[in-house]
Amino acid sequence: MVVLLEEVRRIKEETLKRFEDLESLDELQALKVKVLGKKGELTALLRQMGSLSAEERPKFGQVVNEVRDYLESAWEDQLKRLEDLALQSRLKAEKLDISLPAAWLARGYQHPLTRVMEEVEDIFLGMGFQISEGPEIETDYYNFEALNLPKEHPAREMQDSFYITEDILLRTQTSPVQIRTMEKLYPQLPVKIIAPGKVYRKDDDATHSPMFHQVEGLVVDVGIRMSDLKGILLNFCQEMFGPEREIRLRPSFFPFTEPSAEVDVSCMLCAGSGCRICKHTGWLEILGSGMVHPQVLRAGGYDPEKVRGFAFGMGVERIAMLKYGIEDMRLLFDNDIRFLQQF
Ligand code: 2U9
Repeated sequence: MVVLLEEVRRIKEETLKRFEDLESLDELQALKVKVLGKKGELTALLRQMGSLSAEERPKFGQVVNEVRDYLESAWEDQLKRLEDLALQSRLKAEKLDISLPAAWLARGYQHPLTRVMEEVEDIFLGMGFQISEGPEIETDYYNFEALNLPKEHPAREMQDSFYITEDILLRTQTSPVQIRTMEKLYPQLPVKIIAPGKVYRKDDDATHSPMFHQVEGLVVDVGIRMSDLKGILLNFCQEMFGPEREIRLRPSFFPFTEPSAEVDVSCMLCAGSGCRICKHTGWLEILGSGMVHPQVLRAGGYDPEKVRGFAFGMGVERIAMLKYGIEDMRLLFDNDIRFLQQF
């Protein structure tokens, strides 16, 4: 018994001493296995209990267990010490330089279409217009019928759209917004609004996209004349494309206006002398316009015997392409950052 107890004491003393000399977590783990593990030194001593008497065995077992508990708790302390040590040396090695500039964050750019749209809005806000918005999913009534485009009207073909049901479609123009606004405002005068937004058509090539943006305008009041239309649009073109710009009106047809006119602006690239962009005519077509058709005023709730109105519409993509010399509309929707960051 005395010899075995002496052996237990030796193992305890030696292990405690070796704990203090350890420098790594791996070594600590290995020492635990060597002393306290299933095949470790303490377990080996228990196996030698056969040489002890029946009274000595439980006493010896108790001493071994107490030493095992003591060493396990000492092992936990060492674990904490070595973990702290590892953390300290990692922090020392990291050499953090807080004076370095922060990581570079890529700045976003405003999309050229958003920019042009906001410019158009600002110009009309400056002329006393208000901005109106409405749903992109419309009824056949607001998109066509109320705009003097009854079913089977041949002009519907140019505006074939995406139908959800026979009577519900993605709007092909922002004009339904003006009808809805007139209904809401009646009998208030004047109505002086622009309706910017997305529209959808069954078109897809270098100058047409199945989704594009329009800004349409509408003014309704007593005594409105075509010269009011011309003055507002001349001012718009001069603010958008430069004070030297001139406009000309050419007769045209739209079901919702009568009379109707296409509006050309003198070419901002060659100042009217003729170039590739204006196809050597000196003029660029940028707007459609006209005096609001009596049927359309009626659909909005107003009496065409008492009030008159003018309206106009433009494609924002076309304005952006002319302003920035973009030759293919699809570039506006590809989301290639190299293209977008030029604006
Ligand atoms: C109401 C009454 C009249 C809006 C108008 C145009 C002429 C026009 C085109 C320009 C290029 C569409 O984007 S585009 O393809 N628009 O030519 N738009 S008059 O007339 C209205 C609108 C609403 C109540």
